[in-house]
Amino acid sequence: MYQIIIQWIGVVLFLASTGVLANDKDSDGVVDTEDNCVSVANPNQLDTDHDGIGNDCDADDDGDGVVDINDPWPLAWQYNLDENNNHLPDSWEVKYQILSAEDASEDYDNDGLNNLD
Ligand SMILES: [Ca+2]
Ligand SMILES: [Ca+2]
Ligand SMILES: [Ca+2]
Ligand SMILES: [Ca+2]
Repeated sequence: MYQIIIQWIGVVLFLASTGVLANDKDSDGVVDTEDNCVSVANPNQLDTDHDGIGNDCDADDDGDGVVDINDPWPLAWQYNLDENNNHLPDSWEVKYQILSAEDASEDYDNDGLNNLD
């Protein structure tokens, strides 16, 4: 009787060590307990903002408070607004005093040079 129990324990330990008993719902090779996105196969486990939620399950990949669908730069927390849709981040435009591509030819500080100079 003891021999059977010991053999059975041996089989369980063997299966556990091979991962056969481990749960991996999305079959991405990462067991559920360690998977940062249990329902989506994401073997690379990419988690840009390191909040423990993988990008494939994270509504806000860069954690800047702007959800991906509304974030022109979903993987860069520094940039999230582009009010004039000129593909330049607003914060960058303020920093360099360029409010649109057209504004580059203006001379806001009247130094005789355009805003890029
Ligand atoms: Ca998994
Ligand atoms: Ca996964
Ligand atoms: Ca995340
Ligand atoms: Ca975001």
